[in-house]
Amino acid sequence: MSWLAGSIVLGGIAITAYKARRTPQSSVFNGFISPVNLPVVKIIQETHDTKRFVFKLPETPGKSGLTLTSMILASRNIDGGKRVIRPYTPINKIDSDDTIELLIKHLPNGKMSGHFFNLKEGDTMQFRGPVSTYKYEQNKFDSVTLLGAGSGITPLYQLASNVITSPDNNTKIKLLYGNKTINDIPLKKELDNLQKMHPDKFQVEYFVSESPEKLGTNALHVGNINKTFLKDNIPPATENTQVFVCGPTGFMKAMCGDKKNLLIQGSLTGCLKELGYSKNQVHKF
Ligand SMILES: Cc1cc2nc3c(=O)[nH]c(=O)nc-3n(C[C@H](O)[C@H](O)[C@H](O)COP(=O)(O)OP(=O)(O)OC[C@H]3O[C@@H](n4cnc5c(N)ncnc54)[C@H](O)[C@@H]3O)c2cc1C
Ligand SMILES: *[C@@H]1O[C@H](CO)[C@@H](O)[C@H](O)[C@H]1NC(C)=O
Ligand SMILES: *[C@@H]1O[C@H](CO)[C@@H](O)[C@H](O)[C@H]1NC(C)=O
Ligand SMILES: CC(=O)N[C@H]1CO[C@H](CO)[C@@H](O)[C@@H]1O
Repeated sequence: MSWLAGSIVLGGIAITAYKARRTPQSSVFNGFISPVNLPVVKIIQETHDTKRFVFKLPETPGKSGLTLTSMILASRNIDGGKRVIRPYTPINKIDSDDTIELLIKHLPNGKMSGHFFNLKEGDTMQFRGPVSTYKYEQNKFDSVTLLGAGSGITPLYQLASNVITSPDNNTKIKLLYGNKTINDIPLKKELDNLQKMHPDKFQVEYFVSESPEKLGTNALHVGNINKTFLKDNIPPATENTQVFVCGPTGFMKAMCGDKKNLLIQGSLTGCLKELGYSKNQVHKF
């Protein structure tokens, strides 16, 4: 199931998540019931159809309450009083107590992304959460593989940048990231920089579907991520390893099978299954 479909069933799921575990009162985000209104303080064009939105957290009560793999829920009322709720993944340092940064892809007629793209600096947006679908334990794995496509980069980037930049975490992370053109890659500068600063711990390889005019300094492939490439380039299922996957429906199906919904993973199929990975070695965002 794609992000779009996941967000349709979100309402019921988010309420369940709230009831199961309230986040501490000291955090900015405090569950599903009570929303927080945050002002957008900066809007930056990232690629032709994505923008970054920086939201200011209140001076108190302090920490955002986000943990690794957390998403937050944007909500708004549309015409006729219907409420629209969609999950988004902060891409800033999760322990930030100052701002929350979202990377959002503009969808034509998108009820929520369209609204984001109408925001002006100073406008506020309503958020609830956080919701997390995976409990990441530091140093549990020797290696982690991230497979992403398009705007599916946000949870993978959140994981990689937070894990790699903390000094005592020894897990090696490799990201394979598919996109249309070399100019279309969100967060490319940050990913390249992360690799430059931590070459022993982080490696990124890009896959583009159109021939790039200019090759970057990173390994760059033309075509989709395929089974042969995975077999030869990522840690095998026999090792102490974990794979995280995020992208549009077609990509999920090819790699690992789609999620059933936001909280239910669904069965493992696709390349990863064929290469011998077990269901608990693969997490679908
Ligand atoms: C865990 C998680 C994390 C996410 N993180 C991010 C993130 O960091 N950044 C990000 O940009 N997105 C993220 N998403 C996706 C996000 O939640 C929204 O699904 C996305 O922004 C689209 O919402 P929307 O309201 O704008 O579009 P919608 O109004 O839901 O519509 C989406 C598109 O589909 C079309 N459409 C709508 N209904 C139908 C229909 N019935 N048939 C055919 N077409 C239809 C619309 O015209 C539009 O083009 C995440 C999703 C999940 C599940
Ligand atoms: C990395 O290790 C440090 C020190 O043990 C810890 O404080 C931090 O939370 C870890 N980060 C992650 C993402 O696990
Ligand atoms: C798989 O991808 C690699 C890297 O892009 C490419 O060299 C190879 O030809 C592809 N193999 C198949 C079978 O498509
Ligand atoms: C093929 C592919 O995944 N292309 C995506 C690259 O990223 C942009 C966001 O900048 C998406 O809009 C494309 O769909």
